[in-house]
Amino acid sequence: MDISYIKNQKLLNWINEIKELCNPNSIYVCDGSQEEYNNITQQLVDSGTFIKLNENKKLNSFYCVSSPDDVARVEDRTFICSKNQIDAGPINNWMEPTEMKILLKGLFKNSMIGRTMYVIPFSMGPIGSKISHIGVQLTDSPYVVANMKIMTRIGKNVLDILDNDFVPCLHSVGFPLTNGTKDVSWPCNKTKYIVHFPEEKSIWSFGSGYGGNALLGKKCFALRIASVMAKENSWLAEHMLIVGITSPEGKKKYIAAAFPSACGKTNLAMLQPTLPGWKVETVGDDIAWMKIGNDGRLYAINPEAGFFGVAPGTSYKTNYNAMKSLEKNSIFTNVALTDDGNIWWEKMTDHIPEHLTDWKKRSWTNDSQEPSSHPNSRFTAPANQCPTIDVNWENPNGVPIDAILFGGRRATVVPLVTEALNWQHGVFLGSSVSSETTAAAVGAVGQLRRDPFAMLPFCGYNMGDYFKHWIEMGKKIKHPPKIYYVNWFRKDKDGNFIWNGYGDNIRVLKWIFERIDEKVEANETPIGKIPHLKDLDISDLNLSKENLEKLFEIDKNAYLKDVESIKEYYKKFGEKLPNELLQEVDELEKKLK
Ligand code: OXD
Ligand code: MN
Repeated sequence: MDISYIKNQKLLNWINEIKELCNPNSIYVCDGSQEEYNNITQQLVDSGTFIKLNENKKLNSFYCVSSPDDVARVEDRTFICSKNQIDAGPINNWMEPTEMKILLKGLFKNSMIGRTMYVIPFSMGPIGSKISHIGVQLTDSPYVVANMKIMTRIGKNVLDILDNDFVPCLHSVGFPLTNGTKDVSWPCNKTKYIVHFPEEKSIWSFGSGYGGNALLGKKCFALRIASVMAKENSWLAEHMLIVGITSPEGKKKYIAAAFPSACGKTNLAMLQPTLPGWKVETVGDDIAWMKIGNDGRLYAINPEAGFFGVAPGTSYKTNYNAMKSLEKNSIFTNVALTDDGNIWWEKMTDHIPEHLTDWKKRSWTNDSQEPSSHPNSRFTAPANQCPTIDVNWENPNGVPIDAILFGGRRATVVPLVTEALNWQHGVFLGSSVSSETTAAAVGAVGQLRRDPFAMLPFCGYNMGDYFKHWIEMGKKIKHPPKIYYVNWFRKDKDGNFIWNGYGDNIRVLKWIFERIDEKVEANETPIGKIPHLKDLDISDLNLSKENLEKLFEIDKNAYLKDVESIKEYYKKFGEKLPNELLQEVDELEKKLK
């Protein structure tokens, strides 16, 4: 659409300001139509960024590879620029906002020469829902436009309801086509800045075209900026999946669960239960916005409209519903291309194709030294294509949450499931989430790091204040959800996973379900409540008694070491650490001793 379609003066002023700064060739306002999507994807095919996949294999789908140095979120280049450093806290990178603006304006100056600047009005959440919020992204990347079309609700419908309450999100790949510079298939810049201004509620992202660095509705808005909005207005913006669980008796409950990146949120969100009669339905796989309803319960929406899932390891066996979701109308980035125009990645099929083109555009066979797909390669797929999508996934009122789960990847120490004694104890469990690192962010893989609430890279303000906000929310929610801590990843001496995970996680969900209904008692231990072994349904599971016990083993000495590490970790937050959490850790230590 033409810019004349926009009537909102605040938006027009901002677009003009950025046009002056970035100097694009032209401006295009996205209407969100299918025709527009077809044009943009065709343009990406013509320019060599996209390869259209074989229509008989993946209908209306595209293949893309990034520059090898632009493959994941860059946490060390991500900044929270609050006026005072204390408000960004000890975990976030910080720079004084005026100084940062000067630096950014230098980078963005003329950064769009020779390119089109796209205006993407987008709604995070169903358009018009009281839980939803609106953003407008300006970007010089048509790849970003195509992905935003799948991941959010974009276009004319959003403009039609736009008032002055929107989050301006500016993005440039930082590769101007100055003086006839030839374009490349994945333009980006060595210099990268992903910057958030929490007081102003705006986002400036420079230099990367990949995932959370560039699709600004996702981590930048829906988590970092939204977490600030949530604190100011008594709600929660969280790195959580949302699912509906229906028991064989037809009772339904919704739960939300926070795990660090690449720890199986998408798998749990689309779980295929191995217990007969149980049903799991998908509301969201990555982000939950939760507000308190008139009845005093917590209501959640998925602010996104698509899945941006980690590809390797996803298969019809491990996640049938994800595979069904990506069978058409999808975009694949940094996976491998088959000779017949389809895509492949490690562990997608038992049969390994004889020949592929890998994500670095090289010829690949099974003898090749490196995997064919990047470990953080992704599929972008529309949520409504998921066979288990929940009837209420677009309900503007959200879904009522009965339980919140936290978890991480821990080979040792942490039991399969623990129930918090109360909300405050649950906040303590959330604050102490720790996990082995994955490829979702640039950096070493497999190292243990604390990732409180799975929000470590995503909290837009001081994490100490965030803990406080959670404690305060517990007082405001009249009927708060129960809180649990799960760990699917415990290993035996030989390094094998003890718990099957995937579809068998329904067994843990069933216990939680029954706990909420007070149908089963729990075993109170120093760390929280765990199941009586008889209450965990392990029917038809090939799990020895020894291994079952191992899953719930509480090694007091190991836990005391964890207590030490939590205390050490808490020191980071200084004065900002809520007293309540210190009490909790002291209490735990006392019980363990
Ligand atoms: C994601 C992540 O992309 O958490 O969802 O890294
Ligand atoms: Mn995520």
